Amino acid sequence: MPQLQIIGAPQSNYVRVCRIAAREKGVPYELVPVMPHTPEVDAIHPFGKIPVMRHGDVTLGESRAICCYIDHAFEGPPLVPRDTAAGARTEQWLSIVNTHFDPCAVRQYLGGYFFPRTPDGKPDRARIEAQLGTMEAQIGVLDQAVQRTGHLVGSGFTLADINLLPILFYLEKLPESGAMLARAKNLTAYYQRHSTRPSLVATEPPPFPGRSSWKIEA
Ligand SMILES: N[C@@H](CCC(=O)N[C@@H](CS)C(=O)NCC(=O)O)C(=O)O
Repeated sequence: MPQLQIIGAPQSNYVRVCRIAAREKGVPYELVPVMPHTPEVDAIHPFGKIPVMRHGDVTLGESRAICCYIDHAFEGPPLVPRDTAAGARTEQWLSIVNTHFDPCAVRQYLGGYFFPRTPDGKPDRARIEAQLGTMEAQIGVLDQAVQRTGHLVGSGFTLADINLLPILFYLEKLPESGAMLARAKNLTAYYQRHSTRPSLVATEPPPFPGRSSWKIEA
C-alpha cells in the first residue's frame, strides 16, 4: 500500500483538518509542508489551494474531498456517521463552519491580523472590526449547538468537529475573538476538552513563517 501524502503548510486550517482526519482514522501519512501555488500543489488543485493529497495514483484537492477519501479508503472509525440523518447533520454543520464561519472568522478577521496587506504591515483594524458583529453572532450559534452533548452532531466526534476546532485554535489567541469565546462557556469547554485529543495535539500548527510565537500585536 503506498503512503498517503497530505500536501500543504501546517498552519493552514484546512490542511490541519485533513491531518486530524487521518489521525482519527488511524492512517499514517507524510506531511509535505508547502505553500499554496507551489508546483506540487498547482499540479493537483486547479486554483493552487492547499491542502492537496496524493495516495498512489489518486490525487485530490479540496479538504472535503480528501476527508471523504480518507474516510472511505481506509479501515477505522467513520468520520461521518453512516446513519443517514446523522451523516447529513454532520454535512450541515461542516458546511456552516466552512461557508459561513470560515469566511468571516478566518479569511477576514484572522486575515486582518496575520495577512493584513496594510502599508506598514500592522493589523488591518477596519477589516477586523467589520467582522466583529457577525463573528459574535456565529459564535453564539456554535455555543448553542454544542451545549447539549459537547459535540456538533449527536454525542460523537465527527468531521464537523474536526472542521471547527482548528478555527477555534486561532480565535482563542486573538483579543476580540478570545473575549467572545470566554463569554461562550459551552464552546470554550468544548474547545478545551477536544483540544487534548491526540489528533489535535499532534497537529498543533507552528507559528506562521517569520514569527517566533503566537503573540499578537493588537
Ligand atoms: N475549499 C478549500 C479551501 C482551501 C483554502 O482556502 N486553502 C487556503 C489555505 S487555508 C489557501 O490555499 N489559500 C491560498 C489562496 O487562496 O490563494 C478546501 O476546503 O480545501
